[in-house]
Amino acid sequence: MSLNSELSNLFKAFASIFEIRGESVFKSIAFSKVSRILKDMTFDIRKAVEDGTLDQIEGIGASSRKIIEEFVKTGKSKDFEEVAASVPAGLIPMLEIPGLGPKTIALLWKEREITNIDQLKAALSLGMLKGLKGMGDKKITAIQEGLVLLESSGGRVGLPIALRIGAAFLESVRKLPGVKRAELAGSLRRGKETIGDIDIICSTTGAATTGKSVTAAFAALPGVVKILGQGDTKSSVLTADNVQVDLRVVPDENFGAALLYFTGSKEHNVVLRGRAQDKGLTLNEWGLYEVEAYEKAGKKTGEAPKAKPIASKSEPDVYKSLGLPYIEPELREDRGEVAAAEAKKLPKLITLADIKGDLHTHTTASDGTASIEEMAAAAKAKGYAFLAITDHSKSQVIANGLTAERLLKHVEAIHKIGAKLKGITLLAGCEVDILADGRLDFEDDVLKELDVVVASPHIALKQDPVKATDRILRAIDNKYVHIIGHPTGRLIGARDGLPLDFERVFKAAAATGVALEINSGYPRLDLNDVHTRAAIQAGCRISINTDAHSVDGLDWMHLGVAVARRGWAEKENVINCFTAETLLAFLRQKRG
Ligand code: DGT
Ligand code: CA
Ligand code: CA
Ligand code: ZN
Repeated sequence: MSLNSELSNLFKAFASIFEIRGESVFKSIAFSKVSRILKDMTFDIRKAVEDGTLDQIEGIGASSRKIIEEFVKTGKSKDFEEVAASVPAGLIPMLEIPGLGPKTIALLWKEREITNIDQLKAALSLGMLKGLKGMGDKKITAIQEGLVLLESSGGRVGLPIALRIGAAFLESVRKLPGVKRAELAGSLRRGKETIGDIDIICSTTGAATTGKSVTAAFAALPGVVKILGQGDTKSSVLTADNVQVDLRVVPDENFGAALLYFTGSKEHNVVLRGRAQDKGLTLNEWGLYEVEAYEKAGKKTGEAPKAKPIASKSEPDVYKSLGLPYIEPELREDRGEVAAAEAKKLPKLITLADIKGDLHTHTTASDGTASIEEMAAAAKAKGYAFLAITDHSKSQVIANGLTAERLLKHVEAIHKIGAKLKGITLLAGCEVDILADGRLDFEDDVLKELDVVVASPHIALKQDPVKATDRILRAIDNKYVHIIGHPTGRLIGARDGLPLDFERVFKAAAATGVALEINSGYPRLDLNDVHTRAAIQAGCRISINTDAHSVDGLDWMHLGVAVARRGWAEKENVINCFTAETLLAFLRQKRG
């Protein structure tokens, strides 16, 4: 784990412990924020400490700075040890149980002396939680299910699986009797790389009884293996892939506000509510209301407020009434999107339709399953203007990497086939390994024969930050390199990848005109969203590629586009959106 993520986890734990202790929420919020800042940071925090620039990072206060400095120097924090020692150690792992937050953990601890997961299980089986304040049957069932979920799934599911399941359920929900509108919400709609659970919001055509029949029909859908919870307006189920799907049913009048609320992120919602408050309004999952009218009208829990909302039907309505243009879901992470919207400076996000070609694909010449002709035909059928064939280089022995001799023959074959094709430009390239010291797998006299060179790190991914960064910089400096493929080599859930000093990498890539890849293949999705945005801000070009090893592999472009959108990318930033002509000019320019 990198130092940044270690510290991010430390501050997250800090925040949770303060919440468990029931102290000032402000402390907890401040530490959560520092945790997030550290997670999103594109440079090594060690550097900021060493340069003495820590105090220039917005959102990190004096006490957090002290903790960071100490941790960087000694690998620990006395403050944290003290705070952690103030609550039983077994409480911290309990935070991982879905549906169980710090407040409930505090309650279980204070009222039932439960201080670890095993005691919680025992208490549940003995029925000891009954009678606790706020601990109804539903809540108890939710905790039981959370425990099952924690042990069976071990957490989050990847974006491609969640998209498939989400799309299938959404389609089914839209067909249920009484359903008027339905949309995906939550992290899936925001396009996050991993998803905790799938959220669906739907509206009904009218009658109050419809909600109940909709949730019942939802829980009876094929594909549901277990019902986790079921009520008049919401239902949670578990699918065969062990993924939780939450459905919420609202009156059609409130659909936009509910969709906005349950799309999140929680942090984006906090900023919106603050903005509403400043205008004398109140925003919740039902709508945007005038505070006075809202309070006067009164409200029963679980039912729509009696007051008439200023806006609630659609998301654009709500944003508009807050004096803002519509903010795309992928931007809703409290990363400055509301301020940008206010200043009319939101990016015009790239879409899948803007993509004109794929620049990193494999064929049977190395480890792919389709021929050059098959890949070209599939790309053409997608309406692409160009396709680059980039098989592996010789070091990738297990992937049947090409020797220089085989590569040059392959290039000839690609050119020959390309010459016969109409409507699509076929580029002959190679995915050249960046060796551990930054040398490339082929000499320049081989590289210069290629139309496009993708240079990627595949081995030796556990280098220290200086070695790793120097390695990538050396590849960027090679005159024949056009794209750095999956720049860190991380695999989501499996390995962190190279601990790059991204600022140096972005500066060099921008200066030399090398594009940085967002690899659409899951579990790569590397560069990630935060790094993509920082790269663009530093003036880099981005290339989104599927790294397809088959004809079907070309279909995953939308995953990379999701990452790019979360990275605030516009089509101008992405070389795959160029026309074939502009792309060729871009490729030539690099070689001067
Ligand atoms: P996930 O499922 O962990 O990948 O992330 P989300 O963002 O889908 O989170 P989830 O499923 O717990 O809730 C969906 C959205 O509903 C979330 O983004 C914001 C909203 N929401 C849920 N619970 C709360 C809450 O306690 N407070 C606020 N403000 N919003 C919430
Ligand atoms: Ca969710
Ligand atoms: Ca949820
Ligand atoms: Zn590849």
